[in-house]
Amino acid sequence: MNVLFTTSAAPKISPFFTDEKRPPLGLGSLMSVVRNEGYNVFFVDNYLQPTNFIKEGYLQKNKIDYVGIYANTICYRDTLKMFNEIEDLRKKGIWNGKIVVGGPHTSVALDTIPDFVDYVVQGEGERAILKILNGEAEGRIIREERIKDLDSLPFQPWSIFAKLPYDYSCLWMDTKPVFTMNTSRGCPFECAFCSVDSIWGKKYTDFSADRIINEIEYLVKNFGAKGIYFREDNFTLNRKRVEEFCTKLTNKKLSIKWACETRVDTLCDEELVKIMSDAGCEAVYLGVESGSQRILDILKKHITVEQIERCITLCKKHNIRTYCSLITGVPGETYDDYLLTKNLMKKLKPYAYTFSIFVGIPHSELYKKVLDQKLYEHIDDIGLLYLPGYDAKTKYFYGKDSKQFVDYEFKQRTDFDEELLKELDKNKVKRSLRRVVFFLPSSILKKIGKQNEAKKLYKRIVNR
Ligand code: B12
Ligand code: SF4
Repeated sequence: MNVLFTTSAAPKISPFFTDEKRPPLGLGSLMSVVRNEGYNVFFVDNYLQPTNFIKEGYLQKNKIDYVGIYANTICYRDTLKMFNEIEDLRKKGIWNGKIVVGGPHTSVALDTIPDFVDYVVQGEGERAILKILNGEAEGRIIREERIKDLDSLPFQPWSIFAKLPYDYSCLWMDTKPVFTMNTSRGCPFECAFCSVDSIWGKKYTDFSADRIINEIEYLVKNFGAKGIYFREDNFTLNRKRVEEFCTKLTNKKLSIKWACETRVDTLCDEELVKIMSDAGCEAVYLGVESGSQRILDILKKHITVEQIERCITLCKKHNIRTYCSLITGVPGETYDDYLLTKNLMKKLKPYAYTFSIFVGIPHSELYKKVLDQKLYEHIDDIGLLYLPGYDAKTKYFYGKDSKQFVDYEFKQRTDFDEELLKELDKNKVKRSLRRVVFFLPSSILKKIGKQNEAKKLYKRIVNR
């Protein structure tokens, strides 16, 4: 039996960043499981490189029996287009296989999936896909019990992925090639802006330290891996596992560098940070979100500003680069809250930080609040919610017009937005003055005195 796994192309404009092209590890896990069961696996990654494969007859040419599609909300327009194209082939009697869909979107927006899709898998997919292919599935919507022993899962299909032009680097690591791994599932926290809970549930399961190291060793030997990026929600949640991983990785002498993503509260422990650094941890991507305790509490992040400070200070002390992910524009956030965040970053000087402007993705607690209390100004065709002042914030935080992210003319603004726009205007004036001083003819500069004098003059003007 021939089984095709595929992804959907990113939209032309989106409020979420869609340029980071990494192997889809959830689909990868399914591909390995299905291949081990003796089925022929095919793979087309439209997110990486958009194709017109359905219209070009891929399903017929390769005698595909099942098409398995990964669906996320941001790319769902293209998923819908694929569904319709495949259904069209069936209606015309050109192809008569089955359509299966899985991925985060099936958990957060089940009602958007057309009735003609044969199987809809919510949550973890390995058990479900085997049941479907083996003809043992009961019903159309399937949610299987979570796998307790993740170590039983095979390695990713690296021989397929390694041939494709994915991003094999990591911005905050110096080494290359860097392979992405995902070694845990689920999250016990309840951050109000996040939908991971509704996709995976609160139970946290993870690969053992040995299982992770075996796959790293395989990547080093077969693909020359020099670095690993654990791109998952909470790599360091299970302290015992991290400690064991670090000790065993060091003993193996694989000389691998690595980076991971996690929460700051798990890294307020100097002993752990030092162990990680000694074991080759080069960088951590942290969900810092805000420097205002009031906002952290509204977001139900369950961390404190002191923990953020301690975590970043410890990482810096042990030469681990910190990348802070910040969120802005959540309902109720003021300009003063933003200043607290900005000043915290100035004070702590992490390796890098970025602000993401809040846009509601279906199913988070905050999404429901914004929807129920009608706090949004615009809702788009895939249900994403945009708050008033989104356009002012894209100008300020991304330096771009909001039309590059959403096709809508924003009309409302908060006091926070007005302050941001004032700041932008002030910066514009400063920049023009800087240019004027820079281009003043030397005769005038001589008259003013030395260049330093000109700088003083400029400072006097802009600080007025
Ligand atoms: C690593 C990661 C990435 C990587 C890799 C993406 C990938 N497809 O694997 C990159 C950087 C490319 C990425 C990009 C984006 N991501 Co991302 N990403 C993640 C992260 C942190 C882990 C994903 C992962 O590896 N999970 C582990 C594997 C095992 O799970 P899985 O991929 O969901 O697959 C399992 C099941 O879903 C199911 N399944 C999946 N597909 C299919 C298909 C079939 C046929 C079946 C039967 C089952 C099935 O079975 C799999 C195995 O159990 C998640 C957060 C999370 N906890 O899931 C966010 C997450 C998936 N990303 C998200 C988003 C929004 C994006 C982007 C749209 C924008 C962005 N910049 O964030 C793009 C979209 C790209 C794309 N096409 O996937 C959201 C999706 C929300 C939603 N409602 O759709 C999540 C949930 C983060 C969040 N907090 O909101 N992402
Ligand atoms: S933001 Fe991170 S810690 Fe918070 S609920 Fe989502 S995955 Fe868990």
